[in-house]
Amino acid sequence: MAETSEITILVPGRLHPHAARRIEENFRLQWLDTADPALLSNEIASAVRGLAGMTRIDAAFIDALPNLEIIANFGVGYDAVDAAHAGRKGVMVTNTPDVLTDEVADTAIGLLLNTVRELPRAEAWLREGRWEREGAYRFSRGSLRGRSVGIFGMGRIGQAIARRLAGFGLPIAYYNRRPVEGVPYTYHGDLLSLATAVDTLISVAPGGAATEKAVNAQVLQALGPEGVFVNIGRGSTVDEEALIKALADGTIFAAGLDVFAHEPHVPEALIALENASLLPHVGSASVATRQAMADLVVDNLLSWFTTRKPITPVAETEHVRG
Ligand code: 8YV
Repeated sequence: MAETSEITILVPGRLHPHAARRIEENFRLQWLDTADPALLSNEIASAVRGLAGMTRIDAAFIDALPNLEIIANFGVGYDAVDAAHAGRKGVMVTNTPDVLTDEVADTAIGLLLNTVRELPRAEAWLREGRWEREGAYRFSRGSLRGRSVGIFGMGRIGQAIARRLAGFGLPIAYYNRRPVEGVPYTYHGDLLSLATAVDTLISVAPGGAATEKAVNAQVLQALGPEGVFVNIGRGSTVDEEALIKALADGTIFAAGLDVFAHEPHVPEALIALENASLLPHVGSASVATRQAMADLVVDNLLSWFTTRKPITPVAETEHVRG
């Protein structure tokens, strides 16, 4: 196996401690406060051959590292990395698919149930002693029964969510850039058509220019007054202001959100809404799954520097050869 201990791996910002530990064991680990070219000395800039991170990596930062070969992104979503630019420059980008699929799908189902059945509010009722003092918690206005579900983004996680919901006995349709082969659910060629056909929309779509504010006022209007919107993908895919308005004026019934436009900031207007169930981006955040993601980040670096073959390259850089 090729020797890797002399190879410098840059880590801008924070990184999962298990990933940092393993990078330290196998490479030369170089921390940087943030991914800002101004913080790089000439010496560090030319030494760096790999990068591991969970932060924004833009074209300018990639250009500032002349010997960069690979960016190992912590997370399946890599919208924060300019992968198209990396691909054009012959820099490999990897992400962490598969190892988090079931965890995120489980979270999506939990969030959907929390949203329609008000489970967090019911628990708060008990914890505040109100069950004993005031009696039973009110009947939830919503239910999962009788719903029909649309999934925006039928990738690995979308399919795992669909499989779970099929087990709940609910009809499923989806919108994706292209129909997905072997997927038995009804395909819609655009998001508006999907939102018109269903009353429960789950977004698993990736971030980036192509999906920016795709869930807009018109889509929410089409979902209708019984409509439930769940977002487990990226906050950027939703027009957050339009969503707040739709929740406040009854255009849709409720929303369950794990992701937001400007994390970790969540608008006060959203927090104030009783028909929004909110989570702090915990889709994949169990100890075991985050450890598996950390391992995949480092395994991609090791595989690249020993065999020149990454384990999980992203589509934009699949052509890049070591
Ligand atoms: C993580 C995620 O929160 O994988 C993703 O795309 O959004 C999450 O699993 C994120 O990657 C941590 O930076």
